[in-house]
Amino acid sequence: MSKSFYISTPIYYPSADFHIGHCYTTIIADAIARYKRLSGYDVYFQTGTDEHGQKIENKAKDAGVTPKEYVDKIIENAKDLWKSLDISYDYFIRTTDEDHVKRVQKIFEKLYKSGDIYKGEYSGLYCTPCESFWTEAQLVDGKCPDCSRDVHLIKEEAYFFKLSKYADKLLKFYDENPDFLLPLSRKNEMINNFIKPGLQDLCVSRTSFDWGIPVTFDKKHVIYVWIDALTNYITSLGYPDEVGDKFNKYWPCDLHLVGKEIVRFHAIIWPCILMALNLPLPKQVFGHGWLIIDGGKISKSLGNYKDPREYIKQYGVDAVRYFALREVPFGSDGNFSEEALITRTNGDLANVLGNLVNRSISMANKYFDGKVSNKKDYPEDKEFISCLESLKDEVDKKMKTYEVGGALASIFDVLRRSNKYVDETTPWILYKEGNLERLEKVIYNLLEAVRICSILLQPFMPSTTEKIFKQLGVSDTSFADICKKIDFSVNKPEVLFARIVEK
Ligand code: ME8
Repeated sequence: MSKSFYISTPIYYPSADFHIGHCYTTIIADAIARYKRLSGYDVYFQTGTDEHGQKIENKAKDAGVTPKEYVDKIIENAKDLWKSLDISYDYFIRTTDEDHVKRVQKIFEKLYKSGDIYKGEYSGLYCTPCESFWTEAQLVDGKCPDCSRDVHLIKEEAYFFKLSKYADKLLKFYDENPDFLLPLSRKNEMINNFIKPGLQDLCVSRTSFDWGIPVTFDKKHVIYVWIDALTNYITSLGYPDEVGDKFNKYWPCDLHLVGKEIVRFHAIIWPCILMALNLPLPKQVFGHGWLIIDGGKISKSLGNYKDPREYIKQYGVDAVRYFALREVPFGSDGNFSEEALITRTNGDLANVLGNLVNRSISMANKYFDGKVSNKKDYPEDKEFISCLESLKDEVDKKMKTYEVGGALASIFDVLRRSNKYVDETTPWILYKEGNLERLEKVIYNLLEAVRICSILLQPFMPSTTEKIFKQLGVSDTSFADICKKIDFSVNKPEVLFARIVEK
């Protein structure tokens, strides 16, 4: 039986204005999910939308429609964007799904019955855009520390979750599971800034608006949107009323991939809820950095917003995917600009990958009518061949720690090395000299380089590699036995990435 692998992205607030930063989490999650599938795992990749809360209720009010009408209309925007980015999710959850609603209610009841949720009165500060509660001390210049917007005072009867009860247990868990939260800087931030100063019980219901999941035993309360949202990771597996094969196979989740500003919810609140439910905790939470523009946030109001589909239309889906995966060191912030996207596309995709594929297939056609088979080995190829043969292990090693950029760098090193191999072996001179035996071996090695690199590139650039396999005439694109020798019968080359000329 194959091993399972559950990876999730956060569930997104429905929006008509998703920007390139929003695509970042999902592109990385997709590359990891595809890599794991090709490595033989039974993968469950989940994404979705987070549709309740005061923010959505306010937006719907402004648009003059009901919240449900509002979310139903714009939900397709997320699905369409993920489709245009070739996101291979296995399940898309909406928090307005009937099953989810019913299950969140049952979880809330369960926690109430066990005493982990109790009734009290909340009086404090709230940031509506972030749907976050804050204390006075946590504010920065009197504003929300996450988004720098105004917070407002709310005072209402509310239910609370006993977060404080789980602080020591959580610290112990961090201690015993050093890889639970990565990168390390985020773990230190959680421990020093939040857990050690003392966790306060969390307000988990609201009464001042309606757009949320009602508390079954006290209907004027709706469940705090983050409780509703976080539990999506288990309600989709059937918890608590249909715990069966799906739940047992995929829970605990292998990787929650989230942006750095929501690590707090995933690495503190979520584990404590799971402890209260007596469920195993996720194996890992990874808090990635942001794509920023000119050192700042991407937003419509700042005037630096462009619909990601425009970049896709202009430069191709894999240029956008490649940029997101390669440019930003995983875990840190990275600057996005159209110039940087063009530089990456021209430099790596057109000059290195596209050039190698094109010249290798063209030479196979020109010198051997497209048919090239493996002949005797030459000692001078040893170093080059060993680069090809060790690549899979190197990429595997990087992907084990989800270093997607590092994995791509390793593949592109070999592609660059392959272009250099052409310059070193000068096939056109071998042809002129009539040294056809050596020439065929050189072309064979180049086709092998293209084949091996493309197999490994599939998770990152699925549509480009599909085109390469067609040109290469290769049908077995599996990771297994990647270095096996095959005979080639290639087709006509086609340009994969045209050089972009900056206006
Ligand atoms: O936070 N660069 O949803 P969301 C990189 N509904 N990532 C970015 C980004 C940027 N510029 N801007 C946004 C929510 N993101 C909640 C999640 S999960 C139980 C509930 C990322 O739509 C952000 O970091 O505001 C987050 O991981 C994701 O987009 C969704 O953000």
